[in-house]
Amino acid sequence: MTSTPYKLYYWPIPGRAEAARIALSLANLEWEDVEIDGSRFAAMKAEGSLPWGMVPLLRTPYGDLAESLAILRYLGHQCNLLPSDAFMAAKVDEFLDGIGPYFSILDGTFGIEDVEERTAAREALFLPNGKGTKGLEMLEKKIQESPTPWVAGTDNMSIADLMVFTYAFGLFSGNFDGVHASVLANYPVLLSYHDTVANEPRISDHYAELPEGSLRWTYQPGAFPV
Ligand SMILES: N[C@@H](CCC(=O)N[C@@H](CS)C(=O)NCC(=O)O)C(=O)O
Repeated sequence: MTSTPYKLYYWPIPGRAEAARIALSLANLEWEDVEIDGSRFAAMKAEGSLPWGMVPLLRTPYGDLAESLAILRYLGHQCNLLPSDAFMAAKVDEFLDGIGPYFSILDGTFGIEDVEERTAAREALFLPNGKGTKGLEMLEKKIQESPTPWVAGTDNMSIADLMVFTYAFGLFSGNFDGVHASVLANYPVLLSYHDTVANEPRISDHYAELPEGSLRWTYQPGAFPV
């Protein structure tokens, strides 16, 4: 029996794995998208398959790799989404590391079982001074400061764009109670950045055909009114 050389293990949502999924496809690697559920996760954890006890996990012919950003950096080399210039590659790293804390805003809300309480906790994130608001404002500032259309100031699209695009707009798919797409109307710079990335030919090709009800509608051109 042959096995696919690359396997990506994650929940059946975009989340922290979506940038890697795009990169695997753009790199033309032979890969399998292994969508796990709670019992599979528990089994992988119990058998010690998850180096840090979390997903995503990328299985490669050279060994297993955890941590979404390590996976993304590795794949970035393979799909040419990392600048060859060492300084600019470091600027991409700086961006990925720096923006990380702003992208953990829903942490702490998943355990709230009561749906109304969970919804209220998430809506509060996007009020003035909420963690979500601060993250989106920071992102707008970074996009505005960039001398190029790409978020980390690279000449071409980079893995930093894959991460920001998939994570930020993935939040607004409707998958998370209390996170409403209407919030984005307050962020014109972010919406214009969405337009740039969604219309980049490799990205628009990647999301050209989606199954009915896919959460990935947020990645298609025109997903949010500009
Ligand atoms: N720093 C890690 C964080 C990974 C992470 O938070 N994974 C979550 C899913 S998005 C997880 O596996 N949670 C299960 C748990 O903590 O038991 C990364 O970026 O890969």
